[in-house]
Amino acid sequence: MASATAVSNGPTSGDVITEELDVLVVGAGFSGLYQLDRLRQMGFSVKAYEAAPALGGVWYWNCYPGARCDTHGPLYQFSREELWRDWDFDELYPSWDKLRAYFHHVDEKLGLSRDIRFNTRVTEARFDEAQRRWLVRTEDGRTARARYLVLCTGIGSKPHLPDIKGLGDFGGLVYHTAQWPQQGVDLAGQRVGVIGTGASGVQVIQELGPIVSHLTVFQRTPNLALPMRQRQLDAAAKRELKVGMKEKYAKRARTFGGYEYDFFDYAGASAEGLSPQQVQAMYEEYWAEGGFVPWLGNFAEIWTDEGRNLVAYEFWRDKVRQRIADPAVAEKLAPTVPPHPYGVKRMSLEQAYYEVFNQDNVRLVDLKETPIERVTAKGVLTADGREHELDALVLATGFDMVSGGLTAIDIKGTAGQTLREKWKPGVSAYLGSMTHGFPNMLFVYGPQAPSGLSNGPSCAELQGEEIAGLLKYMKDRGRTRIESTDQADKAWRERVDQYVETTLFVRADSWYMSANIPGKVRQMINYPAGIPDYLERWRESKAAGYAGFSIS
Ligand code: N01
Repeated sequence: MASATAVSNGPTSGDVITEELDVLVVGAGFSGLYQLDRLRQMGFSVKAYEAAPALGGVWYWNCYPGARCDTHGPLYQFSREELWRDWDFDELYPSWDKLRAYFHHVDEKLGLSRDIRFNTRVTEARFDEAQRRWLVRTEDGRTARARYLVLCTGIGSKPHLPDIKGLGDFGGLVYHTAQWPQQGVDLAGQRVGVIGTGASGVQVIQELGPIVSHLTVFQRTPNLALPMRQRQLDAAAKRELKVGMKEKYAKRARTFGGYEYDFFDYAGASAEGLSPQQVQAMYEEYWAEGGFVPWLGNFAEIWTDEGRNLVAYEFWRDKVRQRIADPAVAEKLAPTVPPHPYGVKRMSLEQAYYEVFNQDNVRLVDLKETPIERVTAKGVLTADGREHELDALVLATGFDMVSGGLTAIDIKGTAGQTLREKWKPGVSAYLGSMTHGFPNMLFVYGPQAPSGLSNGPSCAELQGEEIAGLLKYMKDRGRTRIESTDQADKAWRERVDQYVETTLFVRADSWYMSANIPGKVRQMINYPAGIPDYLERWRESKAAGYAGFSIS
């Protein structure tokens, strides 16, 4: 057991304790704010530490051109009626600045800011076994002490800067989408290159295509993007969207991804017994609906049945190809043979992505055919000897997803091992909320929880409620130490691994499978069996007096 070899980890002579708390929350996005609000209500002394100067998490950092939410606005909010009752977005899929305005609205209602330390990046945490408390150090040299550490660092808080030769030699400016200058960048009329065609890449490409003088898109894997069907919302549409809101929010706990619809609702759980014509007719319906419906409203078996998956892919491919003028470009963006099964990489939503490639000023470079040799002072040199001259280079290369925000902090538990070291051979986290050797440390919307396979606010609230409930349980019984058992962690990892082996997820090099970061162990990083199953596991644990945790 870790405690047998415990290291002291107490304060050093250099530590001046600036704050004593019951709970220190890291992060002020959806998960962190939910924790802050609920734990305050439960009578804990709690503060949230946030690296940014404002609320919003990813919506503070991701302000690149075109950044907007892939979940329809009505369900991309907290479910408390006093928060949604008098809030409306003007578009179905809100942009980053409107999401910031939403967080401002939440703050005005709940007064969260008074308990948030902004511009405060947590760099280090040590569990002091003697005190049963965490010592938490920040970049600016302060130390706080808290009984519990609740990490709400989000799934996309550690940008991935690819190791491309010569990147530092580039004479123009380089921007990662998640480190975009807050004051904006005027790229109109410039020659711009974008590396990466994930959700961020799609958005920035469709936005920049019409305004730059030349756009070069460096694509490694085509994105199977779905139509967003964005629309402006007038007063009547806003009223209409609010009808049945309470039921929609309640339903999130009963659907795979925490939306108000599920596989079953649109398609019936199975395509069994349907004729090919009936399947096509359904697919037409989903396509017209847009958003994630052709994905999370599809037949559940598209994730397990190769034949059915191919039908879904071919439908998508044929729809998309109609929009691309040049057949050679169409073959690269929507290939005849699927680059990977449909829907097993995170799907993205697009508005005019495919049309952008019909513009004369846009060139698609297939990195599978002509990989990048190096970045030069003038641009990007590819293996065919061509130097793509650029004024600016955008890295839409993603993140060390889900676990990266946690392992970026130097966290040491009871065995003297850091979290980064512990998870080097792969993540194991009981209920996606705790890991053995790190007592009194919990995480929300992190590894092996529904997280990246769910609607963020839904996971923040549903998992968040379990975490808050657990801390309340501890408080009510005068308990001061909780730790998941090694056995429970391992069993949880096995459950995730075994489940995913039955699916086609394993067939793509996705961030779901942690395959986007060189050196990261390949494993499903989210809980893949859906929210209802996940909540059932919590219920089981609670019914047995929080089985899987050792509490003292
Ligand atoms: O990152 P990604 P993202 N050389 O990892 C390519 C959420 N999100 O920022 O596919 C060349 O998906 C990489 O290629 P490949 C959402 O959950 C949400 O776009 O690995 N290319 C890929 O094309 C999303 O899924 C929203 O072959 C390289 C791209 O870079 C998640 O965040 C908006 C490369 C990275 O795509 C991440 O999205 C934005 C290299 N060395 C993000 N390294 C909304 O809700 C990587 N790539 C709208």
